[in-house]
Amino acid sequence: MDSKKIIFSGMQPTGLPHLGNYLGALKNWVSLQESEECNTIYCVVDMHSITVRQNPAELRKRCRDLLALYIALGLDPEKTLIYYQSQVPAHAELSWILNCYTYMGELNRMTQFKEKSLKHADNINAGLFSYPVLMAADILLYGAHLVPIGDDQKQHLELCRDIAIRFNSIYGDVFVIPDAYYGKTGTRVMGLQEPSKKMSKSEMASEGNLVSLLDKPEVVLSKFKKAVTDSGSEIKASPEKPGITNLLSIYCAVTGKSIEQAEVDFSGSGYGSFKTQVGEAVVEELRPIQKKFKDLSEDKAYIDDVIRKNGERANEAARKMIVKVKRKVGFFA
Ligand code: AQP
Repeated sequence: MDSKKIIFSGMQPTGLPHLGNYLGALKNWVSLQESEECNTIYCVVDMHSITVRQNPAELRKRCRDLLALYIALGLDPEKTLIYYQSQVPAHAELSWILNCYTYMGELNRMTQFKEKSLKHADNINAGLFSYPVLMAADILLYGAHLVPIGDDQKQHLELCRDIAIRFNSIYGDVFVIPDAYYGKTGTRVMGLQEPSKKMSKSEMASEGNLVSLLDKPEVVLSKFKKAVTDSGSEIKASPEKPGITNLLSIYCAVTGKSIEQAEVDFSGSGYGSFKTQVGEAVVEELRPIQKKFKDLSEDKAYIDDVIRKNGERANEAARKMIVKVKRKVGFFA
């Protein structure tokens, strides 16, 4: 029997991933792939993305770009299952079943639903409301033990666990109860212009707030140079200094240094030089990823092949669980 831990996570193709997505999630995805003890499954969660209106042609392109970016970041489609959620009908099937084991009151408490409802007041659809149930289905379908996520997804993961525990209490040991996996730093990257709010793909309040993984080096540097700082002149992480704290944690997530070490390194530096050095560290981190992404974007046949083969593998991997769940609830399967 395979005793490896199953790791599952996904990202929405709602825009180009940013530094928050990278430091909060994607960077950890790659390191988990490298662990001998893990089987990794990472999905482009296109079904989640239509909870907000999408332009079909743009969505198709963004899905492809996101999948190529996964590979550019170091995910190896031979080792890791990388696929589109909509290629595997079992996600939707399990989601429907789990909807019937999730209470309205639970979904009503979800802060992401409240935030997104405010932002998309003209389109508060049922999919947006039951988004966490589809996320639970994604995770439970593959028997995932660990789910690498940023801090903003914590509430959804807790609901996923509650649904799984409830289902198991009725039908026996069907689902693995998953745990969240957080990196040491970068679990909540804030906007560079609004350090009180998380950096978010679909929320570009101002251009400079978000650093895209594909921003050119000069653009990255200029965004960091213009990043909002706080009063005083000391480079120290503290709740009174949200701008500096955010920049320090980005720097540490990229360089692997501890906050204490970075504070020592920057003691005596001015804000200007500090911001430039953070920007330069980010540029160096992104450089090889951007080069690989460019090469992959030019290799259409390779990406098509990954999409086809991994889609088939994902359907195969999902089959056992969906059959089991259908039988448990009394369906023919
Ligand atoms: N600012 C962030 N800091 C750290 N981690 C973050 N994540 C998102 N923003 C930050 C993590 O990225 C993963 C993928 O997220 P998603 O695409 O499923 O959707 P999201 O969490 O809603 O991300 P965005 O960027 O805010 O997208 P939109 O604007 O479309 O909703 C998740 O693991 C998340 O925790």
